Amino acid sequence: MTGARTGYAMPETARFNVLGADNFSQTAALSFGNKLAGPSCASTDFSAFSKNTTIDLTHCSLIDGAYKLTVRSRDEAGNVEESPSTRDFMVDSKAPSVEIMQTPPARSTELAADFVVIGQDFNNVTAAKDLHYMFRVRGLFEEFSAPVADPSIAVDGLPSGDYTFEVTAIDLAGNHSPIKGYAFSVDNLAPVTSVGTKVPNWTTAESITIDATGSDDRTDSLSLEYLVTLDNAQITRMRAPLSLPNITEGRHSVRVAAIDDFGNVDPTGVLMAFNVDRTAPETALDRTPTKFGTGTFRPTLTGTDNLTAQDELRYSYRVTRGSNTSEWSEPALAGDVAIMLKENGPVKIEIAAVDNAGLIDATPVELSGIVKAASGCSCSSQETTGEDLMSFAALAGLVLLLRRRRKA
Ligand SMILES: [Ca+2]
Ligand SMILES: [Ca+2]
Ligand SMILES: [Ca+2]
Repeated sequence: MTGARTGYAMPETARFNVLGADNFSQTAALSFGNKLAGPSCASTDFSAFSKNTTIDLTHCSLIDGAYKLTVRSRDEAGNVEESPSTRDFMVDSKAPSVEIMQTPPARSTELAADFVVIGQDFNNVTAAKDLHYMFRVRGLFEEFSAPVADPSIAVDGLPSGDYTFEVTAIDLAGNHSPIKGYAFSVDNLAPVTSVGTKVPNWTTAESITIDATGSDDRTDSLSLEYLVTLDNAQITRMRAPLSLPNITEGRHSVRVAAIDDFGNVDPTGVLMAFNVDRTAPETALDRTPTKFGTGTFRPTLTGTDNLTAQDELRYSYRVTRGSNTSEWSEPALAGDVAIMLKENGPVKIEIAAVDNAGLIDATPVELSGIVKAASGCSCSSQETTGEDLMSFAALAGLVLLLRRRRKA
């Protein structure tokens, strides 16, 4: 006898198939009679013999409870089975219930989502351990799974998206619980950071502003925030434009990494280094001549600065003749400063160091003297260096000194 295989049936599925065997009669020639014991549809006597091998109890309004079906067979010769077959079964018309006990966060950054569900059958007709579950993750797969016995349900391979986990519990009679659902969202892609205009390498500013932009699969660009790390220490979370106030003088590094609404952080971000310099350099000359030949005067300049290296300092100059003062020249490296002195006469030369931040020495070096064409110079070029002139002056002074000594 088969049917209600698990020993449980819903009123609408209580059907049994019978199969007999005999030493002489063909199987198909056997006939069967049955009787039912239980809270409804019970009969004290066996039914009339019939060759029908299906016993259908679905039409007799079975109520929930325990039943025993007894079936006996009869062969063509009229011999009736002495020890009839029995089948105990439980009719269960009440659905179980199900609860979702463990879920991923409503806003998850994981590829996987783990659920734990627990079902309970009405009046515990089906024990909790015998319940099965079918589930689906709407947004990932829409069809319910095959029944599973394990109440721990793991879903993997979730791309960024919105999902609803749905589950139903099934008792042994086949009753399904109402569906329970849990909506959750996943974002497991980090945003990408970019910066519109990089911070200039050198600045004199008190505060730094960074026009960060970013893009993300789920978070709108305007809603993105940024983790700002200054000099590997201080981390601030802020919206663009990013403002870093009260930056001290010196070399700094700043890393900007976008963070999306789910907390995913750009793993690389944008790294910038810059120098803040608010102190002007000092200008120095190794000699201060007062006499200049006509031609190009190349001073030997050695400035100092808080941050700009000496060989990176540049210099501007201007020349005053009478009441006429030239514009400050374009800053040039020390070796490239060439001051053209064309006309004889008094001259004032001012030279000011300029640092990498563009700050100019507010107290320039001042040279005042006379320009005079060097006599006895047969140079074809008019190039005369300040050092040459100084050496010449020193030599002349030495000659003068020797003459005086001779006279003495
Ligand atoms: Ca039930
Ligand atoms: Ca994202
Ligand atoms: Ca400086």
